[in-house]
Amino acid sequence: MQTLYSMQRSGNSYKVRLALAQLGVQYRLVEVDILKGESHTPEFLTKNPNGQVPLLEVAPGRHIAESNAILWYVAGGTPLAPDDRIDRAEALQWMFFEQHSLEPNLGAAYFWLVLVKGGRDLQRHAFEDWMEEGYRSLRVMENHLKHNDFFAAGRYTIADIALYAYTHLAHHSDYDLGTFPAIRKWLDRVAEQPGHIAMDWQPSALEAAQ
Ligand SMILES: N[C@@H](CCC(=O)N[C@@H](CS)C(=O)NCC(=O)O)C(=O)O
Repeated sequence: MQTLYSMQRSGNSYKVRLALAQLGVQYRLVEVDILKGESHTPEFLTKNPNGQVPLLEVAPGRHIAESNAILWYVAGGTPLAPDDRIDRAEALQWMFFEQHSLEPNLGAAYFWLVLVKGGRDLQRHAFEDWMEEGYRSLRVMENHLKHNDFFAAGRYTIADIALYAYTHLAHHSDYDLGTFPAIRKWLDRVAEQPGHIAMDWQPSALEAAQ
């Protein structure tokens, strides 16, 4: 059985838990508290030298890092991962956009404003940039969603899962989605997909390992 190293309140980890749940894949879950430095222990660094979650052990001693790479691994061969050449490139386009434009702003704001005590004061200098660039990314998504129900391949795919993780948390870190009606409708569409789970969902106690 695959082992997922994850932090419950990490949006990047949630992407993987969401895909695994929707695909009905059983896995062992190991909670890693990054705020306590648990992703930088010598043992963890042998698994992921970059010291981050999520991390998936796919075979004994073989680990895949980077949430979006893990999504391609777990969803490979299923309708969630487009196979057609153009559809696949479209999905990749949006997943790179997620990592370069959305996550560094909405993800950073969520981490420092929600997860780190006193983070707002510590990161006051960065906050304005996160807001400006975060809103710019949301406008790009809004414009796409005015004419499309999903991001790639004309259907729900791992590109939607990648973009959903931090967008659905935006309101917790001061972003106002009031002027983004197409994004709000898309968030509802994603939440209505079969097998959808919320971020606080955990696999059953029997499968989870602490
Ligand atoms: N690009 C990576 C980012 C992963 C990431 O930032 N993980 C955070 C939790 S959301 C982490 O483990 N931070 C600990 C650290 O960087 O020391 C991905 O998409 O998986």
